[in-house]
Amino acid sequence: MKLVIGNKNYSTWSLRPWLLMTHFNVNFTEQLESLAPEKLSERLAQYSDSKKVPVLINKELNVWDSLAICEYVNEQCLAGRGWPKDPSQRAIARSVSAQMHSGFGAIRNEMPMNIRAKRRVELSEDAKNEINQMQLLWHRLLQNSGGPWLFGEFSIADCMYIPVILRFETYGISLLPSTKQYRDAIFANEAVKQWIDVALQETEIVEVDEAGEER
Ligand SMILES: N[C@@H](CCC(=O)N[C@@H](CS)C(=O)NCC(=O)O)C(=O)O
Repeated sequence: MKLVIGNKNYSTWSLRPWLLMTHFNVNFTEQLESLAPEKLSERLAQYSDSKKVPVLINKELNVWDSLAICEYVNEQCLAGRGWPKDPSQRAIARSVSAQMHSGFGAIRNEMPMNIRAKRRVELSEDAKNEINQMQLLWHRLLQNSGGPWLFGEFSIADCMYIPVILRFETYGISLLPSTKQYRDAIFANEAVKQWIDVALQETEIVEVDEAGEER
C-alpha cells in the first residue's frame, strides 16, 4: 500500500491517516507530493479526481479523503481497532471525527498547520469560540475515558484532532489543564515524533499556509 501525502510541515489532512497507519504499524510506503502551487492540480490529478492529498493506493484501488482512508485501513488492516470497541463510544467517536472533518472552519482558515513556525495571529471571535468549544469537547471526552487518548485507547478520533494540537503549538494557544495532558500524550507518541522530526527538516515554503507574525 502506498500513501500519497503533502508536505509534512503543512498537510494536516495527510497527517491523519499517516498517524493511524504508523501508530498501528501498518505496512505502507509513502510518497510526498509538494503542495507548492506549480502544476499542483495536474500533479494531484494523477492520484484522484479530487485533486487533493492524501490518497491511499492499494493495487488497483485509490481511496481519497483522510477519513475514508482511515475507515478503509481500519477495516482492511486493523480488524476494527481504529475505533472504540463499545458501540456507543464508537458512535460518539465517529460523531466527533465527523465534527472535525466538516467543521471548525475558523480554526482551519486562521491557523494553518506550520509545524516549524512559532507565530502570533489575530483571531476572530469565531476562531476563539471554536478553540473553547474544542477544548471543552476534549475535556469531556478525556474525563469520561480517563485518557490518555480521547477514548482511552488511541483511535481515529485522535488522528483527527492531533493536527489541531500542532496548530495550537504554532500559534501559542493556551490550553486547559486536561488538554495540556492530552498535548503531552501527543508529543510523547512515537508516530507523532517521527512526523514532526521530518517536518522540521523540510525547507519548502508554501505561501498560502504561512500566517501571522513571528513570536
Ligand atoms: N477532505 C479532504 C481534504 C484534503 C485536502 O484539502 N488536502 C490538501 C492538502 S492538506 C490539498 O490537497 N490541497 C491541494 C489543493 O487544494 O489544491 C481530506 O480529508 O482528505
